[in-house]
Amino acid sequence: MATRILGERVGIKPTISEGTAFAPANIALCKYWGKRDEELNLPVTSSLSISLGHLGTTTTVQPISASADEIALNGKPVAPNATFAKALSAYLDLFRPAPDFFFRVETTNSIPTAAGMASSASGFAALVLALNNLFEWELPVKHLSILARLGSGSASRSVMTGFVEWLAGAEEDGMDSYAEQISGTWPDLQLGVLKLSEKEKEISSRKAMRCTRMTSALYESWPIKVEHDMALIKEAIGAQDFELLGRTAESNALAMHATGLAAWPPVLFWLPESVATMQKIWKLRTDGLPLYFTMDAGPNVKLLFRADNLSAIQAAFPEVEVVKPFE
Ligand code: 2P0
Repeated sequence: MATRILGERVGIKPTISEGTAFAPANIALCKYWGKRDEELNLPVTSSLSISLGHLGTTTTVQPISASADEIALNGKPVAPNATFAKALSAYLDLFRPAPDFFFRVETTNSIPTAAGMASSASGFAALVLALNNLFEWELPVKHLSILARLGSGSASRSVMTGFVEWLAGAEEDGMDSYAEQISGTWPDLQLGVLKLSEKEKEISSRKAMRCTRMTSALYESWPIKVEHDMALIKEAIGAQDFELLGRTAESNALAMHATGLAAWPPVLFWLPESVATMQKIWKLRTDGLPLYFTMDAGPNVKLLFRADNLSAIQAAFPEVEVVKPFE
């Protein structure tokens, strides 16, 4: 599929010694949940996210004379048989000018590790942008998004900043499934990350999506929910309507988790602490604090609030990690 975009350039070696790039992490307000093609990471529906400003991944790629790729994460070498290294090398196979062409990849996350946020989105996006620099492809952002998607679906949304929509597309080859920036910023919109568990996920989002799509009777309602929520979120962004944004994002996340509950075997990412946190948020909201949440394929809770409520949020959740996407 990379050759579809790169054509003959895929066989051409770089003439410069390295390429470096940064890509932001992102959090979906309308979720990507379910694939129509697992190999190409083509989604059943469109999704919409917010990029996390300077929080993300910086990656440098260099050609090396060696018999395998050399990969370092946050300054430490990663063993070639580690899952992370294997996933990266398999992805790099798409771009090797020759089978014996190997890369050194140095990748550094500025996402606080304590925040427990996924870095595969910013990781694959930064890698594609770094390869684009190394090989001097000068690809349009649409093509960069398609290439990032081949690494991880949500990475398609991390090649740009601000609010981003990943268009589901309909083509079998995925050439119409890429992300686009939605115009507009929202300077006083803030996020808070509550890391509730150190434990590894029991089920990957990839497996959870598959199981839900194949077995959950509720899954057929998901595309209808997304279509509805997508329109509301765009309306909220256009009007800077925080309440509309918050309640739509929260409802979308809960609906995503609900489809998993109706799957077999059941998919449940929540811990007792997740439920207690949701109930605490609902109580605070009933008491007058404009606070909403979203959750991804894990037990942690991400808060959505406005800058003028920051001190109230910090008082209620002293452990919160605050993210300012538009600063
Ligand atoms: C999202 N998630 O929209 C949704 C919400 C998790 C829940 O994108 O299999 O790591 O690599 O395409 O992108 C996480 O899934 O999955 C994700 P793959 P990815 O952010």
